[in-house]
Amino acid sequence: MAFADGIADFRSDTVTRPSAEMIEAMATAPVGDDVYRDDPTVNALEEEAAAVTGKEAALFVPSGTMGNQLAVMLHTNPGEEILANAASHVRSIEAGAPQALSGVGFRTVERPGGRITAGDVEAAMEMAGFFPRIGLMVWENTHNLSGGLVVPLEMMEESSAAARGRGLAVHIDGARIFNAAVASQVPADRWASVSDTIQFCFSKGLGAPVGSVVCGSQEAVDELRYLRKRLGGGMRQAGVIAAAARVALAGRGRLIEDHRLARRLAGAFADRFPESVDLGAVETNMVLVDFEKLKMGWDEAASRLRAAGLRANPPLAGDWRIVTHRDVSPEDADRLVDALV
Ligand code: TLP
Repeated sequence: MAFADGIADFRSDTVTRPSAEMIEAMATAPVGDDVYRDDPTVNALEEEAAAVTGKEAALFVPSGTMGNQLAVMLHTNPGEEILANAASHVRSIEAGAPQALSGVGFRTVERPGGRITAGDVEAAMEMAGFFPRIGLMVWENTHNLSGGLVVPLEMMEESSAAARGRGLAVHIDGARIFNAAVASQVPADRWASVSDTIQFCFSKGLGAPVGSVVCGSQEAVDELRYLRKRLGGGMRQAGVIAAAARVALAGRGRLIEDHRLARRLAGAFADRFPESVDLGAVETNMVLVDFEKLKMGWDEAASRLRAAGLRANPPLAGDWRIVTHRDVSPEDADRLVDALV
């Protein structure tokens, strides 16, 4: 369903507004000062997040970026590198935070779909001596820039084992790990088992207004809590937002609807604009449209979308990302395709 103003927003799954159930939970949440660990709603959320990822403990943080960056700080020393896919969010879309805040660089793997093979790990580790040390490997699942693809579990198991065997820590940027879980029917704790720490977002497809969590061992989370304070991420009566996050987490099964809608939308694009979409690559809640196949410039498309009460981000290097979520409907999806024909 479009927002109350009639606008249907396909820019991201971050645009959802809190549901009535979330607003009710926020209004009635018991709260305390979370820096003193006194907020019962935050404590309950952290326990739930730890349980669902199979980790000992969890830490509520304001954003996915902060969750990832705390993990980078925890697992690396200045001058080291992070082994990651070249098209990873932590490298490319976090405003240079690893370099600026942790003094680390990247050893990148150029492979589609966020993949890193065990061979890639071995090859990276062969460069010892005066090459920068690699302290951490980071996965991203689902993988954003490839259009929400799921990184295969066997690959994550094998490559993570190779990395850990070489003394690297492993972190998962699981901003959308529940999309991966729903699409693959592999539960989040199984994915998380390959890692030392995992970050996931309540504010993406789960639909909460704010918040992410980093999960790991008790020892890791104690240190993350200290580092969160250093970054100014210690929040006080954060139960107000944690309450909405608890509702979001409990409702994660609904992500399957977003995936269905993405497939429907992809089918409509493929029908109306031949070869504009690779249907086999629509695994979760994103559709990558080959914008060239629409045979119009972005200015033209943007003005048609505006006139039809629709929002979408411009294409990036020819790929036009459309994202489905709780606040867009099948009718909105049809409206989007119709507006461009
Ligand atoms: N992704 C946003 C934009 O930054 C691109 C989006 O609209 O998809 N990891 C992944 C895989 C992400 O996709 C994002 C946000 C983050 C981390 C950062 O989360 P926030 O925005 O909460 O800092």
